[in-house]
Amino acid sequence: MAYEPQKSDNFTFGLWTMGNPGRDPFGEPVRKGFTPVEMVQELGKLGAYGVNFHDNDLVPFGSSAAEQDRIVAEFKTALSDNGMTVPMATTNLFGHPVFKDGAFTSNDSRVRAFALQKVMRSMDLGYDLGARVYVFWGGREGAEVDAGKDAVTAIARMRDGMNFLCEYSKSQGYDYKFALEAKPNEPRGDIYLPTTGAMLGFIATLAYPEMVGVNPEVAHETISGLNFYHAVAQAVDAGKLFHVDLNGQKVGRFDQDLRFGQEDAKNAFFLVRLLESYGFTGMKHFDAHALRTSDRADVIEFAKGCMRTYLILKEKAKQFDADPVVQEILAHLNTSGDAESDTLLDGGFTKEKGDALKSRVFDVDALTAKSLPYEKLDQRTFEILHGVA
Ligand code: DIG
Ligand code: MN
Ligand code: MN
Repeated sequence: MAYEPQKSDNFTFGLWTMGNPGRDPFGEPVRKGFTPVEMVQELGKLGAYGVNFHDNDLVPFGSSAAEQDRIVAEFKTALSDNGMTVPMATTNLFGHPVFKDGAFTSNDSRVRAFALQKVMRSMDLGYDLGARVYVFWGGREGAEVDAGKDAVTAIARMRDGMNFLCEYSKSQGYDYKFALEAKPNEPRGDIYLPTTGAMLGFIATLAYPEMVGVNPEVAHETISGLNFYHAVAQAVDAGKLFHVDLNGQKVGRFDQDLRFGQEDAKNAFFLVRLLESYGFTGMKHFDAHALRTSDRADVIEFAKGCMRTYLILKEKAKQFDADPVVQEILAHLNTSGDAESDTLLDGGFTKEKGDALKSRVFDVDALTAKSLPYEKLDQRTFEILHGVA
């Protein structure tokens, strides 16, 4: 298998990914980032499905209406010429100094209102370009000095903002799906709603929870020391996996946004196996960027690597699920139990079941004695992933 990306793979990249000039907090740009049109051209050649953008990735902050029209027209032509789409859009509510103390959660109602205006305009732009998923990443929605902002009030303001924008989307007749992206910190000392799990709890408090899901990111859950595969599994269970940000990350580091699979290939493997086995039909979005050490040619290799790694892990998942050693162990692990327990657990509680269970006698020693060959299973997994099984 050549691991060549196809449009049907739904691979997408944000304009800020290949557009990244290699700047970091300790150094100026090292390369000329790819422009939106260049990205559309290059990713079109590589087999990607589309590109995503923050409003200001495409239209610089403060552009006139005429400048926006020109930029959008040029971008639409590039999309059409290269067979590319725009499945997702989002708003930059973190770059401009006006948002230095938050956007939706700012203590200044003028800033909160300005943020809503910026999102509304960006939703219009995104919808016009074809986006049907709208991501919200609250990079500045946090604090370094908790004395300055009541956290309950801050979360209530997040809810007010999301409810307002759900109403706006409905009033415009947009069939947007909103996807909330969590991150525990950076650029703020602490960011509100720091994990995908926190976002799922927050969604339940919204006026239109059916419109809102999550956009988990590998690096962000990993920064928290969490198992990304587990975080996405909870989103799948809740029917709320509306989008996913794929990249790589080492635990205990700043947000590295590395090439997908660059670190923790095993967790990436179980993530890909989950997405494929549960039939995830959303965009596989690489929210990542090449290393500062990369030149433009290596940035292309970065983009190719993200997609190629996903396809390699997709094939490894098929190999894993067909492997006789794996299947034998999983059968042993999952067919334990007995008919009485199965019947009891199927269909939930009844008074009769409760009474029967309370009086049942268990052979706890027998239950305890069951073998769990996880060492053998994990070694087999390692060997499949490293091509020696
Ligand atoms: C950071 O991980 C955020 C921003 O790049 C953007 O708002 C979002 C898009 O997926 N991810
Ligand atoms: Mn990130
Ligand atoms: Mn992201």
